[in-house]
Amino acid sequence: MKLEAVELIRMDVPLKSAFRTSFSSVNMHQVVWAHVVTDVAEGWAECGANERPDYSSEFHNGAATVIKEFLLPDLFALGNDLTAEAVAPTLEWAKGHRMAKAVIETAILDAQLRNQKISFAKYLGADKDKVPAGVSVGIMDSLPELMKFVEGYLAEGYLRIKLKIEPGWDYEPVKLVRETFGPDLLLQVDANTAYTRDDFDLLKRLDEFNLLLIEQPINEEDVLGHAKLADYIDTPVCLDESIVSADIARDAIELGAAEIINIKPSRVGGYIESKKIHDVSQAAGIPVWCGGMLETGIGRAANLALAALPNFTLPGDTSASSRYFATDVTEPFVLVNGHIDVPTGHGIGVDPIPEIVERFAVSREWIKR
Ligand code: OSB
Ligand code: MG
Repeated sequence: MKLEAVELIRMDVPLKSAFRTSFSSVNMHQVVWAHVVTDVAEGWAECGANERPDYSSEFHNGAATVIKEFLLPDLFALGNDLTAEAVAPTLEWAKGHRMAKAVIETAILDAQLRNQKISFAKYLGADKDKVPAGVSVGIMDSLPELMKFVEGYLAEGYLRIKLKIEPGWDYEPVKLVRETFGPDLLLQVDANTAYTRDDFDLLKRLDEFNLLLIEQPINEEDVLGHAKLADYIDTPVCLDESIVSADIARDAIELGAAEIINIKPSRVGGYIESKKIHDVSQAAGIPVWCGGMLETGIGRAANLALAALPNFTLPGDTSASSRYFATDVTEPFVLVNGHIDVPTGHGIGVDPIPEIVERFAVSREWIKR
């Protein structure tokens, strides 16, 4: 394959309701897509970076700059030797910028697999044709509002609830949801690093609610702190932000800091690295599940393929399109009996709807070889 051109598309996709975490509140899914053109096929992918460096150090303009100035020139220079598998080794000299690398590698992989007439699921080694869906529930202004949302998601059929927490929004909402919906509800929490080593006693109070896991309670760089917390509380500690590579995953597991791992392909540099984390975790007996970054159908499709691998034994944040969007930018993914079908088409298996891309686009820029 040979890379001919890449289009970077910035979009503002309206959310049905605000999504609040311990680090931000958003009404709009502001996102960058890469659309690659090769000599054999075109491919699409969604970048996980937010507009601001609030979830990770990456952000839209930073990702666009590193893609244009450093990543694409090296991939253009590969000439006919371009493959999706060659992208990471070619770009390894560039430190970090995993979300920028991931969107480019994924779009190239999409083009490659469309050309080879293979689905992402088959390429990655999926063994399921549908995956159980969980839903991530943001921080609310009040407990009644939270209950209204959780009740609605359960009525739709979601099989697992994840509550976003932060200091001041933790014990009470978790207690109310557990008491209202009973002991059988699959329930977990995500702090997005909002706590510190001084909060271990507070977090231990959550033990009484029999949670599936607590996700990234403290600073992502404090992996040892998570190991200490995992020793101190009964709730399994799950890492999200901390796990940026298969090497870090291996170390976090050995330290006892990661009893469960959330795999987000964008955070770790793409689907090939995600598969490595899946394999490292599986070999160590550590369950994984697929996280999300509010993806449109373009990102959601590839995540569903990954979530169909054997060691994805917990429901992911792979919700239906309608969880976030009144209008998705692809055919919407729908919930059927709490599950979502894994796409079977070639590549990611879905296509952008051009009129909707155009409606939500804020800017589009072509970079040519
Ligand atoms: O920590 O998992 C997270 C959304 C944006 C940034 C970080 C996170 C999230 C979510 C929502 O929890 C996941 C999703 O439904 O896509
Ligand atoms: Mg998380």
